[in-house]
Amino acid sequence: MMKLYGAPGCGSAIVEMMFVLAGEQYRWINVEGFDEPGPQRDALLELNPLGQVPTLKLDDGSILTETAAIALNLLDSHPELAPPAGSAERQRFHHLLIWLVANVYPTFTYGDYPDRWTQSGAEELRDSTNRYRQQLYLWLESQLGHGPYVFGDQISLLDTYLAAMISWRPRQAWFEQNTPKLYTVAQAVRAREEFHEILSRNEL
Ligand SMILES: N[C@@H](CCC(=O)N[C@@H](CS)C(=O)NCC(=O)O)C(=O)O
Repeated sequence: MMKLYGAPGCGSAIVEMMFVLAGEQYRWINVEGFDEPGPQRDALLELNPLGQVPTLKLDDGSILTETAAIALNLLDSHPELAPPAGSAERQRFHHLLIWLVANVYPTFTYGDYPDRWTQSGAEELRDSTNRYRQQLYLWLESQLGHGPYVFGDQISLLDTYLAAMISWRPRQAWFEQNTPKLYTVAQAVRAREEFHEILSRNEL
């Protein structure tokens, strides 16, 4: 069975939701504390030199990291979890998926671990990346339609990101007020019973 290395509240929860949608079995391995020196971190670094979660060990023993790579891999066997290949909507799916992980996700990396980049400006880096993320989310809001999901009636792997991310900075009340479409999509995903255990275990 695939092993998913994760920690409560982290992006591993996004992959858990993807697996549930796909009906894939996995074993969740809690590596809480992975971002502090210690045995959890040492073990994770053996698998993923970035020391990040999610880190996935596939059945053949190979390692796959990066939520977007995991999503695209899943689509090979579960094409129904994105708009049809070759369609204009599929192109948008690729765009928004990569846009999220390439632009939004790093703002958390800089804000959560500012000391890697600055010795004296940690607070400024955290504040500026927080502000930048809000601009990014406002753009994403402008891309959304009437819902209930990002691509209309059919849930896709992209929706799982929104379900987790609205619990992260700038938190749900900001989304509700400033990005009502994004908030509504995320709530529709979160309301799905199949995700309740994951969201509650991850305190999301
Ligand atoms: N681009 C990666 C980002 C993963 C990521 O940043 N995960 C966070 C937890 S939510 C993490 O492991 N942070 C620790 C670090 O960056 O050192 C992905 O999409 O999987």
